[in-house]
Amino acid sequence: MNNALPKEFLWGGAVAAHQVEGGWDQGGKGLSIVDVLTSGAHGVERVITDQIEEGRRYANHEAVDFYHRYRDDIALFAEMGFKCFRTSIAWSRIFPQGDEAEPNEAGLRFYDDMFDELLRHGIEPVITLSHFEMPNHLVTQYGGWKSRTVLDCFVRFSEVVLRRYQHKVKYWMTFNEINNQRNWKVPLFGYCCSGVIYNQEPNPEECMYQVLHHQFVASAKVVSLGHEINPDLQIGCMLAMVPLYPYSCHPDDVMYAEIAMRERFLFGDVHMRGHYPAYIRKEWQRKGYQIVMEAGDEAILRAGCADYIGLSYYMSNAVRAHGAGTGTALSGFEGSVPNPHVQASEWGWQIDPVGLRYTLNLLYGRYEKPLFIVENGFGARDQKDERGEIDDDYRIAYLRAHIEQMKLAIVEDGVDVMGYTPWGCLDCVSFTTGEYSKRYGFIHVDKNDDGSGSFARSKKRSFDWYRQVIASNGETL
Ligand code: BGP
Repeated sequence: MNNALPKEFLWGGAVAAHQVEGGWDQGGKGLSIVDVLTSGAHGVERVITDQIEEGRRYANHEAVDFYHRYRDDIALFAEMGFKCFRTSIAWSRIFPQGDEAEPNEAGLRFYDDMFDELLRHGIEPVITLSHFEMPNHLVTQYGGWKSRTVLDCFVRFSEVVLRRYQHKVKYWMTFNEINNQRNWKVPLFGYCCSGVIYNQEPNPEECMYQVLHHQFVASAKVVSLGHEINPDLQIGCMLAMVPLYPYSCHPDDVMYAEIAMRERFLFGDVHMRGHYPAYIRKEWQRKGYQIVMEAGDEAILRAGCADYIGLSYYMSNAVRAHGAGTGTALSGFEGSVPNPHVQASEWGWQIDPVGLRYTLNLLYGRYEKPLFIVENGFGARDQKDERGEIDDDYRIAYLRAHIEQMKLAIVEDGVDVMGYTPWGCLDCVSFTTGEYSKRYGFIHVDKNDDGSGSFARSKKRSFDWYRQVIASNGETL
């Protein structure tokens, strides 16, 4: 049996613009919704009324200063042997308000320079068009993705960057973890995906489906447009994959889990098959939802199927049909209960490497399209030892176990996996907590929740470990 991964396997790391860049008001950048998010899951309610008060600190304003330090960071990625690097483009750098006639040249130039720097080191950029942010003006003026105007603005933004970078960037994704919106009861998820605070809407769920329709159409339009601009471009969707296991073999639990998984499959189904599946049409009918669609929308969806599925995988959950709580806010879904067979991180994320192999098989079996693991990783409060070093064996153990399962999926099961980019390869601002202290990196950044720190970079123990993993194409773990 051939145990080797494909030679062209894309090893790398992942971040997102607003979690690393900083420089929130530089180079002509406009205000993004994340620039006025106070912090984490509980700050969302305040967004609309808050002004940026003088002296107030928002972690994203500086993030880890990648905007100024990307050359040094990319040199470190190159030292680890990265073949690719996943980040996103901040929409508000390119269209500061979102609806201008002309893009901001300084913003375009920043990404030109950053991509050139990556390519100089032989690192392929992998770019998400929308990673939990949008120009704030599109929210205050149009109500975010509820509005069809925002769909048009997004397609225009996408067209500008696809054209501009078509010879520098081959791999694209449209919306990061688009299915997180289905979890709209956690306001942060809904808001960052759409600019809508769903629980302030008269019918939050119906509104969420309307928003999603706009995003599905936008995604399909962008896929078609990208292929027109340059047929070599590969444009994927991106799903947050938390597989839901039946808590027991009771048929009710099994059926409950099957139905609960539609919260993920709906997104794969529309992106990869190009139409709404029967179960969602039935749900809308049953609930009396009227999703407004324009005449050409179905044809747009059919024509714009994504080329691959990008996915994040951090954990699995178990669900029980009867007598279950609603789980914890961030790692739990309705009906979810702790799985007694796995352990959880400090934040309740249930660690399950086998779940990655299971997930890859689920997706490949259903769609038979390439998969790209664009996020996986272990968030922890790293501590420096007496020598000032970070011995993050726990992170190595997590990543090693997941890579082993990924290899089984590829080598034993024949799943087509394009690459693997662990999340937060460079320490960055946590999405769910809005803090620095939940860290994922191979590279430590000296910056703390109280604002102290010099932004200095240093290598953790996992840095050399990952370098070896890449050098051996996954043989030395
Ligand atoms: C995913 C997001 C990322 C990222 C990651 C880790 O949901 O796509 O933006 O932050 O989760 O989450 P956190 O930073 O909250 O630990």
